[in-house]
Amino acid sequence: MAKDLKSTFLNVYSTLKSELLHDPSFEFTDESRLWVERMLDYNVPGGKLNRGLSVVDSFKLLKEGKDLSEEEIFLSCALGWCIEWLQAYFLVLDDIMDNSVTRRGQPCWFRVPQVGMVAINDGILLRNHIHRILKKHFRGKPFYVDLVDLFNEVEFQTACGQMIDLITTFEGEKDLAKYSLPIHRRIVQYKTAYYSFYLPVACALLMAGENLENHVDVKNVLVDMGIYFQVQDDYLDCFADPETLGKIGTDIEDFKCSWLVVKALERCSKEQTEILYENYGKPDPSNVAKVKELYKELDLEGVFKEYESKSYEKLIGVIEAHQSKAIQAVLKSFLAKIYKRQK
Ligand code: DMA
Ligand code: MG
Ligand code: MG
Ligand code: MG
Repeated sequence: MAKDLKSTFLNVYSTLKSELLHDPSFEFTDESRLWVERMLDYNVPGGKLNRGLSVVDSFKLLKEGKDLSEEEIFLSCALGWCIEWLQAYFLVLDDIMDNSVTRRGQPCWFRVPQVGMVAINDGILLRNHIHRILKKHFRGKPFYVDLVDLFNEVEFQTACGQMIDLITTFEGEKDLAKYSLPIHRRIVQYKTAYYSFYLPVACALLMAGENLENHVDVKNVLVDMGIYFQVQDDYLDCFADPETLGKIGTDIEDFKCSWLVVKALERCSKEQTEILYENYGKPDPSNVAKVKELYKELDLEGVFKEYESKSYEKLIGVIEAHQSKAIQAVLKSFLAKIYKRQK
């Protein structure tokens, strides 16, 4: 069943890609068509596809066992892909800004020979593709305006999150003292939670004919889930095997307001604080190693494990208090996908 869904989902990718490669608004040459095709195949389908598949899963659960029509399956997959396209767009640009090396087990797109800063325009193209897909397949739907508005709102929130993630690293010239849990929370809520968690479920709700204004409580749980997800991302950036994770962490080098550095600051002695100040945010591997050693000494792995189980219980509690069983199922299925994830 799950395998079946994934192959259906991937078939929809081929359809959408082929439509984009024959978009009548542009006179493609063989060369330009090949460029876009390679760029899409490199950046769009290679992730876990959690966000995209969640649209289809959530929509099914909202229909409470009723069989989906061919059209409903195609459209929910297409919306799932729009989120994967949005993610690809943000990641291509994020990797340039974070000076990252690998992504999904391969070099970051901008590091591929000949790509370089063309990746910036490719990011813009990926962004435009979302609205080409929406226009082609949803223009006639009663929820089209809400859908376009949703994607625009969430994109704006994500870009603002990225902005604060980046400017926090140089405001006040590398002063770790400003890093705190509320600042971390604000960054990750905007840069990750809305597009990764609220957006898939909001898409499914719109397809099910719901008014999003009636689901603020659902949004709140999903934002909390997204914050938990980004704490995992921060943890894995330092502690996961890059081979499994598919990317090499750069948060320490980049002086990021990571959950780990916030927790370290809370627990450091005076001497340890000095070590952190001396070594955090420097590109040299020996500085990075000292920070990692300190994280081990402070048992941040243990602190994270505890945070992880506490967050899970809290989220389950809130979910089980929701009046709708269908929505409970949607939220639980999403949480199950990420709890204790290794990548
Ligand atoms: C990523 O934050 C957020 C967006 C919007 C791409 P990040 O830089 O921690 O992500 P990653 O660890 O995947 O580079
Ligand atoms: Mg990054
Ligand atoms: Mg980043
Ligand atoms: Mg990260």
